[in-house]
Amino acid sequence: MIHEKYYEELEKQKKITERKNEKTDFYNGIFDRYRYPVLDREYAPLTWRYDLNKETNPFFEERLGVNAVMNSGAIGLNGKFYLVARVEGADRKSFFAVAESESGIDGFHFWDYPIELADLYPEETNVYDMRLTKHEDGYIYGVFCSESKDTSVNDLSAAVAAAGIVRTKDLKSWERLPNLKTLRSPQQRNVVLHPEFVDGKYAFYTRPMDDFIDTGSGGGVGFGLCDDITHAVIDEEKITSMRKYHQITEAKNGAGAVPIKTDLGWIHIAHGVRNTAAGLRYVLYAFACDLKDPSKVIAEPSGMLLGPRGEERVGDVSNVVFTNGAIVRDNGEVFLYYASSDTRLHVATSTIERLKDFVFHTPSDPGRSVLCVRQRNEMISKNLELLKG
Ligand code: M1P
Repeated sequence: MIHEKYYEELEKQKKITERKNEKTDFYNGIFDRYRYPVLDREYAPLTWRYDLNKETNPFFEERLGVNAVMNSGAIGLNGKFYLVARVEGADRKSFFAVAESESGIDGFHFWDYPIELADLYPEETNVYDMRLTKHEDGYIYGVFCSESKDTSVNDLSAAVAAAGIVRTKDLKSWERLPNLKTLRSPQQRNVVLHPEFVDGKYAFYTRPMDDFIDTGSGGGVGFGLCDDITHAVIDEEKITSMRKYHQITEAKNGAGAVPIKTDLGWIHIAHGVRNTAAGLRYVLYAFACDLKDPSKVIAEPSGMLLGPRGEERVGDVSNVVFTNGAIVRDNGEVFLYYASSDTRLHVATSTIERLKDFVFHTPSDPGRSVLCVRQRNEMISKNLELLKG
């Protein structure tokens, strides 16, 4: 017998999941922000959290809670918007689940069951942050972080991050492939598969790291090629977007959404991390790579594209925005999905034209205060001349 409380909770949930989203009055000319998250823990179906049966759950207690819904891979298929969300259980383990929407800004609802990955690695403890790439070989690939305990050191929280790979044609059946091996980097996170072959090979954006948290000698976002994705091995990793002293990427950075192809170059929306007295701060930034040589950065606008603002600043890991998915429509609209503070998922909308303008016409960071103020004063003086008429 179904517990009557189920129907009450379902009505409460529908008020959140069925509400219309709306643009806020935030303005920067580059993208629009929206009032409500597109997904958070409230969107997790009650069937995932409660035993609905009154006999076995007389108090209608939440049995398997959900703590957060965040960093989501994104893909457009047949005119619809699909997210492969990172859902974090109350037990701290994350898993993947598909949510779909007609509009891309509201109405996201999860499919009945989360994704069950093939259990290839018994030591794998956690999986998260899947990037979805529609590859020219005909598959949709999901590349994600596969995390295991580091048993080589006597530290309970020491972990090893590797890049897991799955592929699908319909987001329903998933074939798991062996994890990516990077011969020169002991750890990998934030790995993204490039959508096209480069020199006839699969191309990955990587993030070489010496350690689970600290990238150590890892100089930034890497790029490497592999012959066979069913046994993916990368030997050499070149650094593309570099970490730089006193810039938004100083502590670390990582590829985010699958690069967006434009006539001027591949646009990346990545994350940059700096250290502060209050801990790490994560923001999104953009850069572009050459169409023919996607390892070569050709435009690097200064500073952040999007930072945590207002309530976005607060959550499980505060002062964080993070993206691993964007959807580009045929009409050039861009839907950028970003999570705030490892707690909830938002959308920001833009267009290819606006992003191109941002990436290719925003001046780059001159690197020192004296030069930054000179850069700003040049613009101010032109503006004041213009205003004088
Ligand atoms: O907690 C913030 C983010 O931390 C990690 O990013 P990075 O690998 O760059 O440190 C990721 O684990 C990500 O999931 C998380 O949002």
